[in-house]
Amino acid sequence: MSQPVSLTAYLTEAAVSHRIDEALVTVVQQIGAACREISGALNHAALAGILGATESANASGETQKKLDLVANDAFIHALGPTGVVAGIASEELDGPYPVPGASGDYLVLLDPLDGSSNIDVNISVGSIFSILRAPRGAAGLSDADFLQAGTAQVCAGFAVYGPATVLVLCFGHGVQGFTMHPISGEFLLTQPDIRIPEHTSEFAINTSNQRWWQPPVQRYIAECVAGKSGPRGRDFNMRWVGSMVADVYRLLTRGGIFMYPRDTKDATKPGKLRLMYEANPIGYVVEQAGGAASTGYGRILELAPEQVHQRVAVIMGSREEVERVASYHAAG
Ligand code: AHM
Ligand code: MG
Repeated sequence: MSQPVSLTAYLTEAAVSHRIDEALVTVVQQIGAACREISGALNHAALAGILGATESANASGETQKKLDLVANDAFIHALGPTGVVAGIASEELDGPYPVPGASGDYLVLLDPLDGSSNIDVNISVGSIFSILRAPRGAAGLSDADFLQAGTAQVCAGFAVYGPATVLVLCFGHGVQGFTMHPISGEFLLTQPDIRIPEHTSEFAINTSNQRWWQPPVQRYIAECVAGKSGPRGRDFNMRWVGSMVADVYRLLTRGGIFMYPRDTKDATKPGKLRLMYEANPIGYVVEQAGGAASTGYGRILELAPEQVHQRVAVIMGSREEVERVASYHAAG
């Protein structure tokens, strides 16, 4: 078997074929380095006594785990000194963080440790990143500079820290999956040109929220659950890891639909997941792999963001299924 292409070699080639500048290559290499470090920290967390919660909460009001902060620090230390990142926004920071003294070309938005409720029980978690251009001529970085639609992303992806550590990467020219070598730490291209299967019979949703779902989602799931004897005429399977990165990696691999829809549990929240560093980067990857990403009423990537930590309804995965759920929303 020939040796798979390394992330470094892939980036060198992509720099030419996709006209990616040196600064963006550096950003992605440093994201890879941070993911490697976080993967190591997770492996040693129980032994190092860094499982469990802190006493602080993040901007979304969620209690931060010790490892949420370890992961956040890993990204800031990897990206800050590069000089090519002007600012960082993160689920674990109150507001955007202007990198001191940097006049870089790029902004990075992060969920440093997605699925962190799964950390202490040894279930897969991950990191999500979205890369935007820093608006030129902006005198001093402001929060507004980060509020760009998902279509403006120049690169996005995520890592999953599971049985293997994988890095999924997209520059808008398809989706590549790398696996971290457990000894060398090198990322190697093991899943080139990932495509989501169009036809699928697997759904992912937290059914404990069922009583708060709105009618289009109630209808879609009821039809899946009815199986062969229902209107879909075939049986469906259900999976819910509770880490979006792991659920989405599964649907990139074998198809399916993932939903965290808007519900009536808390009318002030338009969904649970955050637009800028969860839905946009994952939606970009899913679309580039041939799938679709919708709020139910429109394409996630076209939303005009209003706040860095805003929440959004998420329905994404195999195109046929996402379009069906959207048609149920349109039908009212
Ligand atoms: P987090 O970024 O604080 O971990 O929250 C996001 C996670 C997603 O990974 C996952 O799909 C969802 O929250 C699970 O929510 P729930 O516990 O309501 O099922
Ligand atoms: Mg998250």
